[in-house]
Amino acid sequence: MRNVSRLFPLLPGIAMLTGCNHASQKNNGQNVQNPNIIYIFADDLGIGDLSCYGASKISTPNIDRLAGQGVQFTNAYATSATSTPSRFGLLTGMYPWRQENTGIAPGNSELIIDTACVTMADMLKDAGYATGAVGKWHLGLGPKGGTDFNSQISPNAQSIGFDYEFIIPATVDRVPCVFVENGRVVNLDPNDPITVSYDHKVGDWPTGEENPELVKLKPSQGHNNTIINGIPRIGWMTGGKSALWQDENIADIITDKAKNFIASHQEEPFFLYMGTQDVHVPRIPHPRFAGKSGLGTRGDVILQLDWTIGEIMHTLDSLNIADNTILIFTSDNGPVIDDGYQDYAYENLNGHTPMGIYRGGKYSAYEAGTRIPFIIRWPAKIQPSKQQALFSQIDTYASLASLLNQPLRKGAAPDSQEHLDVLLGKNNTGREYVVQQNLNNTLAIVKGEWKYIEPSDGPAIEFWTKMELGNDKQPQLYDLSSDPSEKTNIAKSHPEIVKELSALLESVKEE
Ligand code: NG6
Ligand code: CA
Repeated sequence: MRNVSRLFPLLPGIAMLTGCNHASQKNNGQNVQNPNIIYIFADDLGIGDLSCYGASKISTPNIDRLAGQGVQFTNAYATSATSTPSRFGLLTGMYPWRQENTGIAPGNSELIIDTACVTMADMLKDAGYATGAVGKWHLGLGPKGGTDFNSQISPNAQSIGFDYEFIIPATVDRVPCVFVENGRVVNLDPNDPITVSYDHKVGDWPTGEENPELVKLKPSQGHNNTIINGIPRIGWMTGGKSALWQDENIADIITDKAKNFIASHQEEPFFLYMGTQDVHVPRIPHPRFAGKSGLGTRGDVILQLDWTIGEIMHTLDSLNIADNTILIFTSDNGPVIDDGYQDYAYENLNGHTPMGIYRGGKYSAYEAGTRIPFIIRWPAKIQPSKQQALFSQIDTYASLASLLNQPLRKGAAPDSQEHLDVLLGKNNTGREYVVQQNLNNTLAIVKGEWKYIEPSDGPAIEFWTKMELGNDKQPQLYDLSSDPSEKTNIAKSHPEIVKELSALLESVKEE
């Protein structure tokens, strides 16, 4: 049975208000043999950013080791070219473009996943897992009308299947610059309450716009509101001084919380969902990584990210649980060079190519928007290999459910396909097609060698970053086998393929 929201894809003029599907079925019991599962979402990391994917100007030894011990995908995709919808797609198993309000969330957004939705965390809880969310969240918190950061925040990640949360509410460039642990702002002084707004200045803390002389990292686009730690952010805040994070320490703090979660659940199957703030802007490495990459701060935070993955791997080794732990490492969307601060990321590229050979990047319907690094390691059960099959992060949900023999609750994960053998590198006949979404909700579909981008009235170029979005009033068709960089639109000479793929895309929308 389809939920009503599935019958009307979000097309112009049709606004859907319902959350994702939900239903009821009870706990399936715990199975101590089940592997632990860690899913790590890096932020804005490109397929060309890692040495195991061919980067030669930077070295990522820990992630390379992970890739060498696991299955490394070359045709894996995020559902979307920005963070909020990608994370939504992974956790709900539903395409984010089916639901309203799944675009880039402000820091005071309500929780955008309906608490009635059966998330991947709920499914794993049903299968007997202890579940935790650590790091970047960006799915909103609290009820409609915005988050109140001064009392117990509800709903939160614990309302959608996570036993434990220690999270950055939105992104590191958005206020409030505080951590939330199990619904409470960490270290908040009740006598200094937090006020947040995304439409007007609140309080009297300086802003980048009024006091540019106070900033230590200047904006290049936007990022001109309240200054926290010398960095002007998106949005205004005041209060909560004792709770403010230090940007340099975020990687250490969330790595620590992740390690603690792993250690305290080492005796039971656990699911850790971890979002790193690296390599999103503002790129602020800890001093031990600053200047170490030779590629400026964007390179330095890639080293910091690699260190984080190494810490997780060492933790598993030291607890002797690496063998039966599935460790997935991937990115929420493609890379961007200048995403809003004057961090000299372009000037410091030195020939490094975050997008690899692909066109576009973060925000884009072109390949670099959603084709991401994706690595899975499970020493007990899978052989190291390279995986060229098509795979979408949205399939993680149904594939893990199948691995655990955990029946999907009725209506759960409606767009997630079971491709367990592909995920585990045992077979390479995966998805027939993958759907991609750009910033403007323009959809594209990859099938075989073909890539079709639907016509769109959206802008060709993203206003701030000048990224090519892949929007065009005309249909676009590329042959990825001979033209992986999407240089030549051959829609006009292949009308029958355009017709076939546009019909397929329409049928996915109507499912
Ligand atoms: C954009 C921000 C960008 C980044 C992005 C979200 C401006 C000019 N740009 O609106 O800096 O925060 O949102 O990134 O404000 S994401 O990876 O979390 O989707
Ligand atoms: Ca992102």
